[in-house]
Amino acid sequence: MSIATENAQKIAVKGNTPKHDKTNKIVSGSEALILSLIEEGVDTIFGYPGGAIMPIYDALYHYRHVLNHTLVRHEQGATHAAEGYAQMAGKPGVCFATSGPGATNLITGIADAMLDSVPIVCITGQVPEKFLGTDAFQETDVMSLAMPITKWCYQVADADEIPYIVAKAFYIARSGRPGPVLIDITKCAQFNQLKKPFKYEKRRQIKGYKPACKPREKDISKAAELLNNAKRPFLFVGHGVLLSKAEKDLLAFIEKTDIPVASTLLGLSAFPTDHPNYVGMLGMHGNYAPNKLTNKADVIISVGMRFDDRVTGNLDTYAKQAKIIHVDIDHAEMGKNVTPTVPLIADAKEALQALLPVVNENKHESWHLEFKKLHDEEYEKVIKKDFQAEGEHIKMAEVIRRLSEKTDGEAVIVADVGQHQMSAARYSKFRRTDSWLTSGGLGTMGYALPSAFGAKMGAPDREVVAVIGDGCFQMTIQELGTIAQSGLPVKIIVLNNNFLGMVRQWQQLFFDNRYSFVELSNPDFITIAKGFGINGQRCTHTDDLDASLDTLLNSKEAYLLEIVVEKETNVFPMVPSGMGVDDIRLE
Ligand SMILES: Cc1ncc(C[n+]2csc(CCOP(=O)(O)OP(=O)(O)O)c2C)c(N)n1
Repeated sequence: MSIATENAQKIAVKGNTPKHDKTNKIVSGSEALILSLIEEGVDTIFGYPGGAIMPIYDALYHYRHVLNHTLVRHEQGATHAAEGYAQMAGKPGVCFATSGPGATNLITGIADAMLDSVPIVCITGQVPEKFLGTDAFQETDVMSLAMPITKWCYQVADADEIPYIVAKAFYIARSGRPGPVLIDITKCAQFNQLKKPFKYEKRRQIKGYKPACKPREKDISKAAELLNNAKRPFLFVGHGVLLSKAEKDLLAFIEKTDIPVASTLLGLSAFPTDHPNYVGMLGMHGNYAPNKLTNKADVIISVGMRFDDRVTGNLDTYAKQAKIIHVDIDHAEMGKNVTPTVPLIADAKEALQALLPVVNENKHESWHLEFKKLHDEEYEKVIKKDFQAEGEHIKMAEVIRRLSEKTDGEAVIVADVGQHQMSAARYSKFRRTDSWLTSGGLGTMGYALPSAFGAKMGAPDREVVAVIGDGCFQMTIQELGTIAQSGLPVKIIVLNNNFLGMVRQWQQLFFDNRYSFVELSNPDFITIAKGFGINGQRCTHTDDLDASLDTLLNSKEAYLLEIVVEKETNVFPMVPSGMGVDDIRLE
């Protein structure tokens, strides 16, 4: 053991941050990585060791009291946990994986983070430099795999580059439109001593990379003019509002302008669902009124959203009558799907702050009434029925309604992908910001269990409830082991319909009832949870629903509540794939 490492061990065991002792000292590439992470304020890592990342894990051992490493059960779990952590802690999540299968197991989660703009920093070990390109044991060209699904990736073969590259990676991950980055470090670079003493400088800029710009005055005045003259203005809230922490600015803007507000799937919880101006969710399984009236609004202002195809439906018939003000930090989003009248390239917070003084105080009573009329129609034809129990069978919507009531809209809901996700999105009440996590862009089944665990680590004081389908649960079920070992009180609800429900719904509606491989014969989830050391119960009857939800929420430890729900309920409203937003169906 080197003297440097020995010192580090002493310092780390004492619980002090060892950075000052290490500055200007010669350390190994592995130790430089660990020190760089500490300099970036990292205290939490999700990972899984293996051959090509052994030196980094050895360096980590000496800093185990400074950096809290969580051993996941599959590298995909590490990426989703890092995503959940990043979104709740408000800083990049970090994952470690070995080369080859470790690195390829990260890929789904990295792609997920890319599509949903979540800042994560992935570190992979790589075979020694001299073996690169030789099909060495566990060699994968992770750079080529990561290139299209990261904001930036880099392979380090020279230990001296490590501090500089880590600083660059963190800056890129969190700046502008956030996203995943990957650093692949060869084993030699991990082992080798730096030639220069360790020094760390946080990045505040990178030449040629301009992640954010101030809104241009002329765009602000054009936008204000459109809004001030609008008779039927409509505001869309996207994930960008949460990312820029613009919730209060949005509220002030809406209270002044009285514009109706709808949210995208990822914008949920940025605006309180009980606010009188909130009209519901946009998109394929969103609410009736906001979808229909998208094609009636005269001015649409979209804040931090990207007109994803799940929101727009058929672009040929999408909001053709409206003037569109598109506020987004990412230049590349302008005109990608929808051509804006005013492209407002800016951080959501800055744009809303600049707009606030120049928009008029207004009232839009008759426009609000149009939303109300359509909402009432949706209530009669869909919502009321979603809550009516038919005999003993429990409905997903009813579970979510009661969960929201019991948590007073204050819990963090982490939803997986499918019918349960759409039920949770439609029926959760959000009274507090940062209360909704889901895989929106990639729609990754298996996201919720590890993400919920990461979210709990990022916000230990919040109640975190994962809402998962029986299909999704079995994609990352092994992370029950991580949850049990960590001792974190993550609450898990599995809505079991013995089907890949969302696919079954499509087969029923659009493939003439041909149910092709969507029925699941499930294991006993409670026995499995107990095998992992997690307590749980199964609820099969509406009469037991309240008591079982109370047990889940009152548990001081992680708890699994499996709720057997109606097998063949469909989620409505629905914009059929390829149709326009005003073709939305109520049944
Ligand atoms: C990794 C992955 N594979 C396949 C799909 C396609 N898919 C979307 S929803 C869904 C069904 C999910 O089933 P379940 O978890 O039981 O939830 P439910 O829809 O029944 O609520 C499937 C297969 C996907 N989104 N992700």
